[in-house]
Amino acid sequence: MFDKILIANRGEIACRVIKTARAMGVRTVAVYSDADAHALHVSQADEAVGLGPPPAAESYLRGDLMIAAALQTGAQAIHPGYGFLSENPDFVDDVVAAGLVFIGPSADAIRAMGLKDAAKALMAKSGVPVVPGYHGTNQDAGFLAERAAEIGYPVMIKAVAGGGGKGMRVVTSATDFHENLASAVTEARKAFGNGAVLIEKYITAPRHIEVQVFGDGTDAVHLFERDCSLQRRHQKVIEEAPAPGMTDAVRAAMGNAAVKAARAIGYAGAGTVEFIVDGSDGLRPDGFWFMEMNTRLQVEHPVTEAITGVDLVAWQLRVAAGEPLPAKQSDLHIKGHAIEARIYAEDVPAGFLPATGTIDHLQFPKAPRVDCGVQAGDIISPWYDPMIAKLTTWGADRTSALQALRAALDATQIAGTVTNFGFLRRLVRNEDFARGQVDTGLIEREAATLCAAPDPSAFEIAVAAACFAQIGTDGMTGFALWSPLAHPIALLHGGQWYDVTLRVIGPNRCDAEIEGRTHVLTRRNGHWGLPALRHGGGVTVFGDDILRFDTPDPVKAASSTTAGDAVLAPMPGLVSAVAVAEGQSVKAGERLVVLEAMKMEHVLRAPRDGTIATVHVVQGAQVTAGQALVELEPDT
Ligand code: MV4
Repeated sequence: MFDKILIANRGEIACRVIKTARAMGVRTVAVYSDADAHALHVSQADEAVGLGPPPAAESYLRGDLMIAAALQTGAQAIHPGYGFLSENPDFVDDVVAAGLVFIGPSADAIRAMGLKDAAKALMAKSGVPVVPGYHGTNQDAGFLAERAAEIGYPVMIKAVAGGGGKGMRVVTSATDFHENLASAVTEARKAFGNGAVLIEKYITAPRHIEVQVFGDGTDAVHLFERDCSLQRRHQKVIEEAPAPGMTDAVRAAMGNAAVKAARAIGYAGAGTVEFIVDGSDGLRPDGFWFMEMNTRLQVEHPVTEAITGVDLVAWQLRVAAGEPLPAKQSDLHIKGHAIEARIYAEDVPAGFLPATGTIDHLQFPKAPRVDCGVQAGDIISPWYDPMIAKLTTWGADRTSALQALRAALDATQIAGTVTNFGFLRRLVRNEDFARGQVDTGLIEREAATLCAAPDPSAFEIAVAAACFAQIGTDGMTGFALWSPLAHPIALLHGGQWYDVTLRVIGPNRCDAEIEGRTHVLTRRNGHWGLPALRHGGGVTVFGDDILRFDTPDPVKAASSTTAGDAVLAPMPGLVSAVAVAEGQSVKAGERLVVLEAMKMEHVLRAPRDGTIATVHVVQGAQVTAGQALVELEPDT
């Protein structure tokens, strides 16, 4: 086994790898960009090496820096995590050339799966079912139209270099073929520098079922399937294992096909074979087709670990260190059911806009597995993926795993940045999902319900007001502080103002009047009926949804607010323009950032002459009141 490995990644996956490495007595080297100098993965690793500026192209994508850091610290191997350099075959070549071990497959195995047409041809040759279609080299438009007619409409045009839905078109009839082909080719050329396409039979309302495989370079086993059908715009939201409705016969057929795929490319390490599945009429042994292979450990690997008891990272380290496959196929069994939900810093009602902000408060319940790469006080920066954490629950069956996930989502508290909690809490209560009726179109079909902005109840508003008032603190009694005055409090949530009149009745009693109706609140266990937190110039209430109430002073709101050298957002809003760059010198009163809030544009200006030290936001970022937008170099 290795003495020391370098983890060429950040966030939760870096922390995940550290956890197993530590348990195995393997020391770890973290790497970090300037934005991550104080990140959790850095503090958890045995040592850490700085890479460079925040943009990934200057830090986490710098293979040369990773290799130099490994050599400098005496690490023998590099774990790539997912994303960044994990599926870059040229990086693998460089790692090997430097005398280091890449914890993952060979460069050739990655290349074999890199282009859709070649991968599909190889899979078909190896006896893995592929979607009926044309994946040859002839790209003549007339020829491709003939193939489409032969396959039968609807068909799908896919860029061979594609990914994430780019260069993909559904064509329903021959009349639309040439127009769609032209736009797919143009898009693919622009996105991938490769305009080649393939044509496939279109599977309507498919399911996405993938098989976890594990190879040692010669042999391979599978660790059963995951259903990842709950996606939105190719972004997975909830994954589970096993797949609802799976039968032993279909599982065996899919598992065999996945192992064939892994063996065909001499696969080493953890990989995933994705299948597109026609679930319109139950799962059938002839109703699944190879889509692509992901040559890395995936985000959703915890559900597989939960149902098999296997630590996939431990297996990765052992096989990379030269050990044979840790288990035979006959040793592997499914126990129970696991479901994972991905928590993102994103504003769902605003169209899933990535959000930024400081995590002021972070509290997870004890029961689920939590994979998290941040801690309270950390900033969700605009530089990287906005995933904050993954919650994985296990149960003896799907119903109990789902019930546990509902409870886990309800009991998690995050304050300081917008998250997708409301969306997730509704999704895990969706009836089709509860029945296991999942397909890739579910979220889109139910979007109106799932993505709606929360509508705070009068009770939640009352709790927000009572929490904000801090009754009885500062050594004063409630009576001394407020009574008998009626205290007006204006709360802003989701662009709407709520006016509350608060009357303190006793140290642990108050009345909150909202739209002429009085709500009696009692304080027990330190809260007014719901957990709530006063922070960052407002209040977060942990009710049916996590609700953020801001209390900006409407008079002062329009002017810029500063704290030391930082220019802060005076209210929550959307950054519609960033007018300055780091290193730029500015004059007092110069435009820094334009904030769109309360249906108005607010120009935030430089409070003094100076130089811009840091720009914390990018155009399109969602910010909370009090969040630092721009920082000036200290005044000398
Ligand atoms: C398809 C398809 C229907 N028919 N291929 C989307 C991502 C890309 N890797 C493959 N994708 C699809 N390929 C045929 N022949 C539908 C999709 C698809 C999809 C697949 C898996 C998960 C989510 C999806 C969402 C939309 C479309």
